[in-house]
Amino acid sequence: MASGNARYVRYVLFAFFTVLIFYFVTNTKYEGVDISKGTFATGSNQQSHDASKDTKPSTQKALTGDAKDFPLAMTPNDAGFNDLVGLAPGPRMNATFVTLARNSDVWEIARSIRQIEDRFNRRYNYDWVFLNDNPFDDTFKKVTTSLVSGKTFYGEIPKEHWSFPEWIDQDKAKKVREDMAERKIIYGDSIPYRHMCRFESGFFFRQPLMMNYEYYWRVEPSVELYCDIHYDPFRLMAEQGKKYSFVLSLYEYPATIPTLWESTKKFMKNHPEHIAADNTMKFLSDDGGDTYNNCHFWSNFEIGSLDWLRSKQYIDYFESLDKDGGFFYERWGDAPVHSIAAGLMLNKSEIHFFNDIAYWHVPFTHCPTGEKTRLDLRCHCDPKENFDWKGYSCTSKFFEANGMSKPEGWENQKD
Ligand SMILES: Nc1nc2c(ncn2[C@@H]2O[C@H](COP(=O)(O)OP(=O)(O)O)[C@@H](O)[C@H]2O)c(=O)[nH]1
Ligand SMILES: [Mg+2]
Repeated sequence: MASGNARYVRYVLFAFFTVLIFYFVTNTKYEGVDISKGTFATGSNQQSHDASKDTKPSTQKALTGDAKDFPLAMTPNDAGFNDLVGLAPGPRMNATFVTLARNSDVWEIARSIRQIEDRFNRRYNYDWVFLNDNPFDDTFKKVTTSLVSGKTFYGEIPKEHWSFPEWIDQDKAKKVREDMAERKIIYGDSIPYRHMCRFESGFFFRQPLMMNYEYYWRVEPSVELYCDIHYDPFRLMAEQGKKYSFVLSLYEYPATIPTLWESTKKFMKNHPEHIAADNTMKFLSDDGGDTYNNCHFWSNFEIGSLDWLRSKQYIDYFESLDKDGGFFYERWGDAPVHSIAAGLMLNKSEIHFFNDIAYWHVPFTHCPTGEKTRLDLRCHCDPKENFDWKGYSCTSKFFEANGMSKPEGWENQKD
């Protein structure tokens, strides 16, 4: 009887534990591990995420040391150049990465972030702002937040920054798109591409999430970084008084900007006070400003000053172009717009060429000229791919306009 009872109790206990295990298996949700300190806003009020409430180092303020104690290590002979492990000592700038993207770009931007983090930001932990004309979905936010070592912020672009201004004649704009489609002009028939170009020209730097920062580094989906970045490029910008920078330059398709230079000349006449005394007109024009030679900095990579883009001179230029309607009556890109603005309204000393940031965006590569540089920076790009000194690049023109001598070995990369 007793053994019968014990067996009965064992059956009951066995059944109880089976039910308990079943309950745990079916009710436990894997939440994932948040490996970054990143935060992200959820729901529809993304734009209202208040970055100013987050603890973020401000410009020139020491995070782990003062600038004077940690001078930028630019060459292997400088102290700290090869300290690539752990958090970089020294101050942080008031700067952020910024990416315009759609939810469908998530895996392409994930690749770009991974490269930027591995080659640079894992040691600096700068923030990253993502902007979109639609709300970002949870997958986009989860994946990007897990990859970025700094804080992440997600903003929805207001309609008025991503639509036709009221003065645009819709019929005229439609005819242009149809005509460009027939002539097979790249993105010639696209409305969203035009909104994108206008947004990058005139609005990204004044989104609420961007207002707290002084410098930005633009990153697009599916780009590559080929070398280690041994110093903080934001600090170089701040300490050397740079306002705009590039790694690749080339000629724009003339069919996308037939009247951009006429509009620019009108602006120069109306606002001579905005033109810099020591400008880089020689990069933009081969005849002293009469015609545009189509040279521009490739704006899918940019490190620049937000304060400059928010300045009266830049905004006056953008508004003058916007009124002329060429974002829709032609297909003006943000690259020639930024480049012409920088070339005319900044002094030569304010534009920087980052030879040491090796970069690829389909279909062009910037691979640093000079074997020693590539070995010092642990680059994995093929120097033969370097576009800088090839016929369709404008980087030679930039060097000539600035009286700079080209790096040793450039002749071997001409074609
Ligand atoms: N949110 C959003 N982003 C876009 C749209 N079109 C382009 N972009 C982004 O704008 C940038 C430039 O677009 P991309 O397709 O790379 O143009 P390309 O580099 O000139 O060929 C990239 O960061 C894209 O993710 C769009 O319709 N919506
Ligand atoms: Mg792109």
